[in-house]
Amino acid sequence: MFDSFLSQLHDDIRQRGGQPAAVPEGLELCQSDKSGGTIESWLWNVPGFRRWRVTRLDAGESLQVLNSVAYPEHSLDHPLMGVDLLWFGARQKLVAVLDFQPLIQDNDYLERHFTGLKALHERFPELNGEETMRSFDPNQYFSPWLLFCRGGAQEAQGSLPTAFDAFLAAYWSMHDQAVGQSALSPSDVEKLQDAYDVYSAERDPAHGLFTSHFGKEWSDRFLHEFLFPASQPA
Ligand code: BLA
Repeated sequence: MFDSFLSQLHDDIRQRGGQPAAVPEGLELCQSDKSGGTIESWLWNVPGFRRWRVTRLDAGESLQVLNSVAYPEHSLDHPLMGVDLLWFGARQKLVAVLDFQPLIQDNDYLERHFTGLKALHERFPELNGEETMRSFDPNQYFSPWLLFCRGGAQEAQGSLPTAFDAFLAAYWSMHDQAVGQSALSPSDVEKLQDAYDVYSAERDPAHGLFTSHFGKEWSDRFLHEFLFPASQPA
């Protein structure tokens, strides 16, 4: 379902000089004995970023996922790039979340980094359904202009491909414009990025899903070592 998005994301990353980095052993790929689902992950070193991770889950008709988070270098206070796309084929159900995930909710910060995303929020009203968050807090690490849709095939095949394209372009553009204008110190950025990992590992609604496909032991490792490494118990 999201293969063309995955190719586009990886093409962009390579064009930006991204180099593949090692995913911790055993977490790159896992195939479920139970469901036949496969989860595959990639890690990239991209100039301007300290970590860029990408994951695809292919469980056939039951579920397709593309998930990615980009963490800018600590010297840049930019929002993280967050993508979470899910397609439940049997129910023809789409959950799509695309956001520039803000480190803080301060007005000046939002003014500075969110012009591009605001424009997309207006351009794609069908993808900003004012959905209610059940596990996350919309005021922590989500922006007021996130594209968030619980929809169906119409949205998935209609606006989403164009919106995904425009979203990536807007994120790169924000990144390029904001280089060298950090209002937060590198140590504050580090603390806030680490707190994002801790917060996300606690709230991520995916853990149950991973456990059901790949077992608890693998899923715990994946969550703490790959998805949100700063959430690892010391
Ligand atoms: C929701 N994300 C979900 C759900 C699942 C996943 C199963 C619940 C579906 C629903 O609400 O109907 C799946 N999350 C995953 C998977 C991974 C993951 C498979 O991390 C990892 C491979 N989630 C993110 C990122 C964002 C994000 C980067 O991982 C930001 C753009 C957002 N996902 C997000 C939001 C919801 C969600 C806002 C709705 C949660 C809620 O209702 O509180």
